[in-house]
Amino acid sequence: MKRKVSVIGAGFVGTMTAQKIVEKNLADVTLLDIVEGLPQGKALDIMQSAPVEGFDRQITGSNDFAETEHSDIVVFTAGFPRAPGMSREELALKNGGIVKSVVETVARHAPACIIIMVTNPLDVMTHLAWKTSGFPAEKVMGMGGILDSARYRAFLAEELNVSAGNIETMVLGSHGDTMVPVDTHTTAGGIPVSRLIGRDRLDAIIERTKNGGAEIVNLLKSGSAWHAPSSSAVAMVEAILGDSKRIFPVSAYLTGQYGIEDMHIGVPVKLGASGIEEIYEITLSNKELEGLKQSAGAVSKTFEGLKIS
Ligand code: NAI
Ligand code: 2OP
Repeated sequence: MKRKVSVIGAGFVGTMTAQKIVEKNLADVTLLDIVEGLPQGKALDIMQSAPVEGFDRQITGSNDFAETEHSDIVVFTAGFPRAPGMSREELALKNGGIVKSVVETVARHAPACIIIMVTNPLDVMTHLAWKTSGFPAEKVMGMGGILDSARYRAFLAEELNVSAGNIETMVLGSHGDTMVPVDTHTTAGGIPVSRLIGRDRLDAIIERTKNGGAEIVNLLKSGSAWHAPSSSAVAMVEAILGDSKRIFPVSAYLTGQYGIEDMHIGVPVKLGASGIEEIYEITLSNKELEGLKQSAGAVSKTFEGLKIS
């Protein structure tokens, strides 16, 4: 069966996401952006790599969001990164306008698609996309926790000098500085990392994970990360198109789980063909649960400040 993924935003994250999707032969891709020529040029360049890379999927570029028609998945990366000195609220206002107007068009032209939000502030934009689309909750989700967990896993693997694939963890909560790494579910080859790394060192690694995005911004001087973010978004695309039922931390709509209601926040979910097929309510320590609630409170406050219904 032919699958189609539309990627909104032909910037760093969007272009790399589109490239990885076709290189993995997951689906045909339509890359969209507001800047004339940008998605067309990038799509053409990626298309010309097909004979060398050995993929058979088609990729096209467009400025017409109606071309999201028949998409199985729409990955949303359009918008601005947070500039130095800009508050989360200011960023939400700037990107909120883009998300609202583009999602309205997507919902009209691709009413059966699943939306994966990437644009920041992630959980706020995911909630806005869900509200704007009118889609069922299982069909609108945000990518943040896979990236935060990947960073934590990479740092832990480096510290222990073991394979990064051996590290299992869950970073929950909002994609931001209130994220919640869950100690009780962090293992290396099944061994709790708290038995392998001293508390002080582990706390320093957690702190580095929380600042993972900012560390890269500071090094790059302009723009933010895109390699690990696109890998993380594509992992979600792959799980949904392959109906693989993988469990990932994903920003999902909560209806009372963890004591949180009517908000999107990162929690463990099962991803399959229908989107979010289950939300897991795992046992957390009091500190972790409190952290998750605080994280949700911060998302709620920013969303209310948007004053977009
Ligand atoms: P970028 O600046 O390279 O690309 C953004 C693209 O959006 C640009 O090509 C721009 O022309 C386009 N755009 C702007 N307004 C538009 C509109 N109305 N319709 C369609 N396209 C529009 O930025 P980058 O690095 O790709 O990041 C994109 C977003 O993803 C940012 O908000 C960033 O903070 C976020 N991000 C989120 C991550 C996560 O873990 N959730 C990780 C990395 C980035
Ligand atoms: C990141 O974590 C900026 O959200 C982006 O790299």
